[in-house]
Amino acid sequence: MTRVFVGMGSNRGERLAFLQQAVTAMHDFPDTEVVQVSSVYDTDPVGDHGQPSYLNAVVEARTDLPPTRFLRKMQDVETRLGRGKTVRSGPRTIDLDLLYYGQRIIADPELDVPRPRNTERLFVLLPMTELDPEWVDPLTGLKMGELLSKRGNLETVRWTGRFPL
Ligand code: PH2
Ligand code: MG
Ligand code: MG
Repeated sequence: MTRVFVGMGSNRGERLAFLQQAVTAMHDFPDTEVVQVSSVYDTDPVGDHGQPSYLNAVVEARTDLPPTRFLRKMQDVETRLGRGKTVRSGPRTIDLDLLYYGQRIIADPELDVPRPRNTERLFVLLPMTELDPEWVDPLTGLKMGELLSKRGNLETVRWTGRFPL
């Protein structure tokens, strides 16, 4: 089985309920086990400052699904939870991003894993460090805890509570 990390974000509607439903849906993925879920963080939007704030968290799972099938399952959940064809990076009920699929680097426009920006974003680094500070980002060769301690405090991230709240 491969260790995978999924970033969850919601900045529209009942944000926490969407995160909870996404985790529940991941429990039903075939050949997949949800291992742990980080705390939930309330985070200022990165990129577009006119947007509502996000709730962000990260899910760790183990899976035998290949990356493309795992991604398709994630997209099914996004669709089911009402993520329509909105503006790119606009407010969304749920955004599921495949942050890490083991140590694999997949440079495919459909499936870009890991995203180069992951390690710049506090809303990824904080929950990732909480789940596994020793996890190595294969693009930089650095551990989550190291990446977190290296970066400045440019984003506002508020710890909200343990999952499920
Ligand atoms: N996701 C984005 C753009 N900006 N900002 C925060 N705080 N959290 C996100 O998940 C996020 C974002 C595009 O997916
Ligand atoms: Mg995203
Ligand atoms: Mg996404």
